[in-house]
Amino acid sequence: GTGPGWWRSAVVYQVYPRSFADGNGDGVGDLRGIRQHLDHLEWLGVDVLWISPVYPSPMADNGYDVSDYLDVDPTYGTLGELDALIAEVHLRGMKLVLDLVVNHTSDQHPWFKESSSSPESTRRDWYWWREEPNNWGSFFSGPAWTYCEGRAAHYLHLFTKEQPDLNWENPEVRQAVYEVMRWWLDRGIDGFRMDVVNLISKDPDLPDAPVLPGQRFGNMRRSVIDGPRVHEFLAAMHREVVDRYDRDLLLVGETGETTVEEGRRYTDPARRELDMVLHYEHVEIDHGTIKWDVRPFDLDRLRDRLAAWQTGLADVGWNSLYWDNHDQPRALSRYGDDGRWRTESAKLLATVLHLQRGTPFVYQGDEIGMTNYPFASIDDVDDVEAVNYYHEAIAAGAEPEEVMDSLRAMCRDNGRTPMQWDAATPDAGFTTGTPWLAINPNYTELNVAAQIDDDDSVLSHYRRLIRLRHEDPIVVDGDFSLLADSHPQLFAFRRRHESGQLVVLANFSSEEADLGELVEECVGELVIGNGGGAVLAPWEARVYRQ
Ligand code: ISL
Repeated sequence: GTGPGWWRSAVVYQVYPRSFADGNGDGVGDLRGIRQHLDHLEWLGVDVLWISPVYPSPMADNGYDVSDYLDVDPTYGTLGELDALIAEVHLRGMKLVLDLVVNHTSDQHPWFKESSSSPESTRRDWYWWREEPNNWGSFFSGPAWTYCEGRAAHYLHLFTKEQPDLNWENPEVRQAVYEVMRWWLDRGIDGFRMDVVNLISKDPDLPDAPVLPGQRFGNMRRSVIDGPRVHEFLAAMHREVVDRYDRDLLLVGETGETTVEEGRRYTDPARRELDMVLHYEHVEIDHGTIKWDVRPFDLDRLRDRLAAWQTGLADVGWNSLYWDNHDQPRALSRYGDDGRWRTESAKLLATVLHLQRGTPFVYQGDEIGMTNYPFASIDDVDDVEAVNYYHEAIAAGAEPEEVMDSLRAMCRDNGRTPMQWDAATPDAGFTTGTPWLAINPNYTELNVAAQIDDDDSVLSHYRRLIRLRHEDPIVVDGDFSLLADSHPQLFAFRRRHESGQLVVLANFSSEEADLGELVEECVGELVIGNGGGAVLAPWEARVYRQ
């Protein structure tokens, strides 16, 4: 639908264009490939497409390093093709949001080229320049500062050195971002997913940060995450851009390591900042301080964090719901069982996600239950974050096989292997060329074609869940309460609404689970599930409407 808050009953589908579908045979996915697969998305029933960056980029970070905000990279196609895609998506009754990456630019962006050319440059304060850098480390290993001859100074980059951070303290930078947003909105898009938007406001003193045990650089999180002016900047952006359109747009902020308290501020409709945020709390339960310090899955922590966001944003704001994106290993391999119980656990994860209160985000491949990739060595890995970490760890004396164990569990390429469309060709229907990243060998049995006509498949299950959201107001508006808060196997909750309630009972384990007193909840219409009884089968999720 449209109108205020239309996104509350919507489902978003994230396309990572490099890996979705290749329309021209060069081994890299592109806009033509997306256009060729719109039938799939319409069949699935999704309402919104979010497309990861397709702007011109040197691809130091697969397009999250933008060198021109107002065009399309030739790898992905042309601006004309993007216009055509916007029109086609709208014709099918769907909406399209683009990824806006404005915490940083590429070091090849004209703004940075000019800023770095000389200390007298008219854009000299568009980035963070210091003669003496502080001790911060980058999110992607190594220092957060790089020296530049032209300026005789260092510039700040929270990610790779090819991604210099824009200085949002400078009002000219903020105006330039507004202009980029208007330019795209005037082309007809329906909103933005705003990359690392809770990093745009830094503590302007740039103080040295504490160095954690075993680390070389200071951990700058306290000075950059949810910084001092972030809410002010977002409210101003809303006023200057979003409020000037007479259609209702969608603004989703990526807000890593933010808290429920901050999430309420970002999404409070009265504050007019963002509509929802993509927080990280439920995807950080299986590692220590750094993501490569892998820990076993812990249902208690998962349930605790999911429930905290459900109740925390119940009276104000709105949740986004996701398991996967292009930065995460596949949830099915982390929190489910991607071997014997692959189909069952993929369906369970879908059920518990889609039936919480909030807007679900389906990441390409989730809908067929794609899994992590069996990386044999670092040569199989492409992602800059993982490659940098690998070399840093080896240099510090770590054993290659141990580092590879961490990468196999956590590296972002797990979520970036090409989409598995069919088994008719050696490249899973993704490309007729050589894929830029290897295709998961399980594509022969795990692919869209094998599932689309099967009513019991993961794919059909996703379609049913999406339809349920569109048809049943309990799914959209019902309130959330946890039913079992300490059961070792169960994630169970109730959604209550004036029109009735849904009870969700999910067994997060490969053993049977005794429902105990919860068996009393097994009444009413069985909306999802195969049968009743006081015991849930391994990875069974049952839903009753009462
Ligand atoms: O998950 C992460 C924390 O270790 C990082 O992998 C992730 O990159 C970070 O959270 C922010 O992600 C976003 O901004 C990055 C880009 O590499 C990611 O792809 C993007 O989603 C820098 O633009």
